[in-house]
Amino acid sequence: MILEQFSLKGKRALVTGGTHGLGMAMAKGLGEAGAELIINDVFKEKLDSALKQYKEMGLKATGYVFDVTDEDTAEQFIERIEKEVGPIDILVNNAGIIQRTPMEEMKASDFRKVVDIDLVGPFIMSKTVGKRMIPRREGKIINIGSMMSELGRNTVSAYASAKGGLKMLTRNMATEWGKYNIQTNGIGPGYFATSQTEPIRVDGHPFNEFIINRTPAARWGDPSDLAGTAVFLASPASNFVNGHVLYVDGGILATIGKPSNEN
Ligand code: GCO
Repeated sequence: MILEQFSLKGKRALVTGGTHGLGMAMAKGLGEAGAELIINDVFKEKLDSALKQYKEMGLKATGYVFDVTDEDTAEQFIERIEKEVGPIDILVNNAGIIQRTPMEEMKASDFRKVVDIDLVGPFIMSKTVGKRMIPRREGKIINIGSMMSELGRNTVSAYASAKGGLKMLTRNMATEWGKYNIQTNGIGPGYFATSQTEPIRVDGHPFNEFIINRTPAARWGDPSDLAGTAVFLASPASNFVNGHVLYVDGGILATIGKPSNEN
């Protein structure tokens, strides 16, 4: 039955940074499709409050506080998670940060920090979980990209570099691990109403109007818009989809846009 192919019953999904925003919305979708959730964050308070929210949603979730940019820590925690919860079937590399600073003022140390969390973090997590998926001959890895995996924008040099790199890391992972029945794909969210976009989304901010005008769907994305795509890429329904980035962007990448006075 086709709907069974979308079921995640009996699977375990680790969503990094799944304590809020898009990560939480995707984790919720995976949980509702039957997966047991494992959530991580660097902040204990955020994790505790997220675990409470998952419980209220009626979803089974366990939480771990650790930093995805440290190889040794990641190794220790993945070992522990697989012992305490069970083998990780699905990894969603969602944790990330953004810094908006004009390139000519951007410090190399800040650039490195963004790349470390948004690109090196997914590398470390994928490597650590992936090497355990290889002998099991099964796994799903989803890297969370961005419009900035394809497009540039003022002030986001580090973020665009990391997210563009993550697209290529996705293709490389698909290339290296496809033979082990591990599918690695990306999701490229368009502009979503989250805390990350709060500063540029406030009413009256020129960027708010610009995005609504720039998006064929004529609105910001709601985090729940991502859940179905996450479930698809985490489920057997996508078993022959590998190395692909699925942009969930209300059509932004399909169009050059239009003048603001045109309907
Ligand atoms: C920005 C935004 C973006 C989004 C998103 C777009 O400053 O342009 O914050 O970077 O967060 O990743 O897909």
